[in-house]
Amino acid sequence: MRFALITTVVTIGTLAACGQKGGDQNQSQTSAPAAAPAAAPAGPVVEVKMTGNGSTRAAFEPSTITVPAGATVRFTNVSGGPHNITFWSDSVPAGGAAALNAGMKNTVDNLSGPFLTQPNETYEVSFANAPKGTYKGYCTPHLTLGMKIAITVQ
Ligand SMILES: [Cu+2]
Repeated sequence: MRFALITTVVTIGTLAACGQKGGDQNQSQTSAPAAAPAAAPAGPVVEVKMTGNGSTRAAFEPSTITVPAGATVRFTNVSGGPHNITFWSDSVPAGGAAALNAGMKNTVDNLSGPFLTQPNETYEVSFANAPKGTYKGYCTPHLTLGMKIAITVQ
């Protein structure tokens, strides 16, 4: 028991030291603000399922949604993946692309989110600062199967 306590103290001390060092390095390498700890989205969260049978059927469920301003849409890979969410850049309202670029992490292409391969893997798109209007998107692997979604920001 005593050994476990000592180990814990040493570990915390080491982590603190590493954190400081990392902070110094980040300052010299990038001007980006320090990454916020992985936190829950600030605004309301709207859930969308990504479904399919892996061959002939794939869909966003629901495929038409209306969300309040500042909402986050959380996509979950339910079945028939890999799935992703890509927005047609010419479909979004003026200023929408910039807002989406800020609200989409780990994009693989312009306004194109990463492929979700694991069961129940999620991907969140923040519509913080996104202008009102309709954002049309699709799943890159399943566009030919008609896997499309229209998200209207109120
Ligand atoms: Cu898909």
